[in-house]
Amino acid sequence: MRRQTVQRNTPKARAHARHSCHIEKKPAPLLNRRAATAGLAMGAGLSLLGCGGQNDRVLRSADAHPADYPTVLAVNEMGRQLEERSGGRLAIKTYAGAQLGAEKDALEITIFGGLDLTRVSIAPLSAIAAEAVVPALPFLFRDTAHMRAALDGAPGEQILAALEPHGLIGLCFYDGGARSFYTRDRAIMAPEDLKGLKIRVMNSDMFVSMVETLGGDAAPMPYGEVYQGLMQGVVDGAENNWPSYESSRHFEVAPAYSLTQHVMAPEVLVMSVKRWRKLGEEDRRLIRDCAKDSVPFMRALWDERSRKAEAHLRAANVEIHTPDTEAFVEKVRPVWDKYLTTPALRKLADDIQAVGASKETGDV
Ligand code: GTR
Repeated sequence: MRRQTVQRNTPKARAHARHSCHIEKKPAPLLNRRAATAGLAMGAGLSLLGCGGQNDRVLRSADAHPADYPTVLAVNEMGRQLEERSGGRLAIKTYAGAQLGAEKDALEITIFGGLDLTRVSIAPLSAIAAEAVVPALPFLFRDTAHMRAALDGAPGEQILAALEPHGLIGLCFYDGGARSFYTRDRAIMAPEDLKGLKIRVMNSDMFVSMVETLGGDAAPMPYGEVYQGLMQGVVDGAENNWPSYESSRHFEVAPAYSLTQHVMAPEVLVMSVKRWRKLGEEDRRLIRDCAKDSVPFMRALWDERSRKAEAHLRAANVEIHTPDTEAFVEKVRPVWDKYLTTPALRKLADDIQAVGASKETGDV
């Protein structure tokens, strides 16, 4: 993550920042004419740079995270496997660190076919496919093992498949860890502590609703603007997992981290349907297989990175608070009803909850 330019935290600077940072009440809609134009321009630009044209063997992949982040390393590994197994017919080039734009832009450009692959959080995808909201629901997964089992099974396949009519082939899920709230100076021990705080969220209607239901004031904002937003007091807090909190360096400007662990929204690797349609059966199978095979590789890296990030942050100047999450679980319940609007979505959530549950209760 690129460090943001440091500006003074004065009332004047804060007022200026309010105008210069994207601070909206609602998430920006996915898919617009600007993105379509940008997609075409980016496709053309990358070809000119020799980064691949429509028939090139190299698939171009975007990621907002830095080059050493587990999601980026996993796609690199997938590319290595793809090159080897296709005998050099296919390869992947990753563009890390939001080189190709913010996640929302990369996603739109992928849908329009200007980019082949992109790795994003599942959260903003709920704007195009209702199923994508389900794995991002607060307190859905019991723990990491439950999340992995559900996403490896039929519910995960259903969510990935739901993206195809919207221009994206869902290839695989990667871990996104548990997200917790952090603020410039206040511990979040109970939902009431969010009152009066402006909390940055991802570009997702459900995330806005979640924070507002808990009592906070939600502000959707691109990831790359959050450091500056926190520093200047445009927002009071945000929420993320250990590795992102560390690599974005948000801990420097928002050092009060409260382990609410309210969401385990996974990451997803998607491919442009436009590019997919140009490939033969054999290549499609290889891409799917190599993506799936990169998942255990990513999980091992993720576990290690999460442990290291947590240890580093505990040793740094971060105050870590451990709230009782029961009150959060209760208070946020209406969000489930708001987003599980059809019997099919309700069933998907039920199916996820049922994964592995019988083992724990000894029913089977
Ligand atoms: C990270 C996630 C990113 C991005 C970011 C955010 O955990 O990996 O894809 O969604 O959170 O908060 O915007």
